[in-house]
Amino acid sequence: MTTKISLIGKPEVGKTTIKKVILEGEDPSKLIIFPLEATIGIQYSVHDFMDLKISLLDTPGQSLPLLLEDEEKQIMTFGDTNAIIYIFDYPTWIENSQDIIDDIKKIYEIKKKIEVDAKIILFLHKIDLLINKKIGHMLALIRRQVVKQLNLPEELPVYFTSLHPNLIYTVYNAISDIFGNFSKDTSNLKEIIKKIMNGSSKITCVVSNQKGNLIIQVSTPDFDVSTLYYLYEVIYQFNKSTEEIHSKSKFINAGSKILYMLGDDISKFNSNFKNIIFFSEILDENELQKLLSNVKENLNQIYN
Ligand SMILES: Nc1nc2c(ncn2[C@@H]2O[C@H](COP(=O)(O)OP(=O)(O)OP(=O)(O)O)[C@@H](O)[C@H]2O)c(=O)[nH]1
Ligand SMILES: [Mg+2]
Repeated sequence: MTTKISLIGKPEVGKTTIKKVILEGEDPSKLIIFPLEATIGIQYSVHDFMDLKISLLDTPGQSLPLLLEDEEKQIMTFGDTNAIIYIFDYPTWIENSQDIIDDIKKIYEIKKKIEVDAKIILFLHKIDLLINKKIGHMLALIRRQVVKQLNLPEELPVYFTSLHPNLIYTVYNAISDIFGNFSKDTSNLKEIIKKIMNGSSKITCVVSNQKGNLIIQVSTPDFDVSTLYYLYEVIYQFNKSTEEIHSKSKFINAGSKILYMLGDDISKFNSNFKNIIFFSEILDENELQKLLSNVKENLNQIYN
């Protein structure tokens, strides 16, 4: 079965660059120095991701106003999609947030009108342009503004993304979180981790695949998400290095906090998985070891 995803948004917000980096393996630093041409006409492409086939529609920003008015175009772009990702960037949000809110509201109405059962997901992209030390808190504030200004009957998920090398995991995380909703392997593992972490406190768990992409992230409700932006870099370095992660534990610096980290390789259970890493604010190694062996036992029951 194919999962259909549409990328939409105003011109130059970064839709095509995200597609090229995440799904076609292009080098993000190159694409920032030598930007792509504006997209003309809707671009279709098909990609493999875990156990999924993803059919992706990259739409031109220039024709967004037309798309938001023309029903025939809407059916072509949104008909039978599983997820509509609306990308907007930080500079435009600061300049004219109302304009972005209007776009999103229109998309929400279109989805209702043409009766497509797609999720609408928001990316606030280029967060590397936020020159603020308290980036986690700033983003939480923007998320509240978006939700409040939209004032919709349901809360749309907002991801904060950037292709800057230190933040690139934000995009991997967002994309794989979205795709993961449609993947059996990912949802199985996510359920196991959620069940096992239930009752723990101040812990987050991430899993990457063989390509180094983040495929799952589960946090306890009390985990300080403003540390995630620092953790993504740690995870990135780990997945990139040839060093074995096997049962390695250490302290790491996550902005204002020191966290405890424990990782392991779980590819022997399913080749779609690679590293699992737990981070704890409470610095309790025994608890993390227990969670890890629990996850492995569960995987053993399913896959061996
Ligand atoms: N600072 C920064 N720039 C980015 C980032 N991602 C993309 N860009 C830049 O944003 C510009 C536009 O990128 P595109 O991917 O072509 O934008 P698009 O949304 O596909 O534009 P259209 O095809 O016209 O709709 C390029 O100059 C990219 O280098 C990011 O995370 N941070
Ligand atoms: Mg484009």
